[in-house]
Amino acid sequence: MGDVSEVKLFGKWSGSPSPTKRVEIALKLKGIPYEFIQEDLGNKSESLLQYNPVHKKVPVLVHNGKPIAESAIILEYIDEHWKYAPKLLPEDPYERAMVRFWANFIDEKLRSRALLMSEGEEKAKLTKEYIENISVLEEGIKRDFSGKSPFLNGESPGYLDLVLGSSSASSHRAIEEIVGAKLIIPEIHPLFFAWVTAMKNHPVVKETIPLHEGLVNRVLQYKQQRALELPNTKA
Ligand SMILES: N[C@@H](CCC(=O)N[C@@H](CS)C(=O)NCC(=O)O)C(=O)O
Repeated sequence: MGDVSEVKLFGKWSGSPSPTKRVEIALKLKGIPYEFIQEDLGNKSESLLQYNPVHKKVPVLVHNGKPIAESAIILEYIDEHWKYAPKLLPEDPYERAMVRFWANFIDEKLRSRALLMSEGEEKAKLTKEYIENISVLEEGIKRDFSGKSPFLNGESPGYLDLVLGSSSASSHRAIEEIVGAKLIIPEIHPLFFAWVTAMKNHPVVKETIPLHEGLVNRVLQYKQQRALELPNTKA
């Protein structure tokens, strides 16, 4: 497009997958220069409150002074404004609908916070549900993205890859270590496993996604902190 753009990303720095990471990876994939503005979520800046008065959350993309909030909406905006390759969404309306359907499934079903905080029977129940949801996703990949490889968007990661990549599923090894159970089983989830491997080896993802050990420690610290804050919960 060749326009002179000022792009600012208000985000939370973290080594772990997060909505901010989706946007960072999309900007890097498209080669869009941007300024990263680190928010302290315990003490939100006036700018963040002004740019996202509804949810008061990050990420917020500010393009030439105009704010866009909600990571999935930001991804669509990036693809629509910077129309050049790599495209994040497919051209075909049905394929786009499938991408949005599975992105919604991932946002609703592959959340790991409750699983990570759980213990005992609750943990066993949530672990089982998590594995079942991964199996549903595996079938979905087989049915709706069969020609696409190594990413769900084809040769380069796209919208759905970024949504899945910034979900807990992409850091499954860290979660498995904390929960003490296998969640992604290569024999049962071969397509998902191949996808995780391709994502982990992608240079832009590698530079943006955290080290496994760092992630485990951060989650354990978070759990400990929560246990102190909520002494009556079984942590
Ligand atoms: N649906 C939002 C979720 C954004 C979100 O949860 N952001 C968190 C950081 S990862 C946040 O800003 N939390 C601050 C708060 O809840 O006050 C998106 O995808 O952009």
